[in-house]
Amino acid sequence: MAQTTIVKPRTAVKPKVERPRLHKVILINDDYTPREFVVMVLKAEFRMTEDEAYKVMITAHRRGVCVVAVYTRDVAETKATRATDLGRSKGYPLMFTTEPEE
Ligand code: TYC
Repeated sequence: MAQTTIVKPRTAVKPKVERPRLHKVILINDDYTPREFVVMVLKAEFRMTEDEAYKVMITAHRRGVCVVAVYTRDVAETKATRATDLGRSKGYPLMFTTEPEE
């Protein structure tokens, strides 16, 4: 005798409530941009105090890179571009990049 398999529709889904991944803004060292200019850019674009900005600048200077801050992707990319453009407007190779947090 033929059997009918009744399949219960699966309507239950896992609720998706994950937070958006945050992205790091990373400052890259170079041999040409003056230290004071890097500090000025960090204060202007990332709302840092003189002390905070100096610590980030000197870390990038000594180690090659330093994480500046984390934001949602759009904000991180916009700030990295604006900060890099400030250097470019003065002819400096100052570079900020972004990367997603693990
Ligand atoms: N290394 C630069 C100098 O000696 C200063 C500097 C620091 C530049 C950090 C970029 O991300 C940087 N003038």
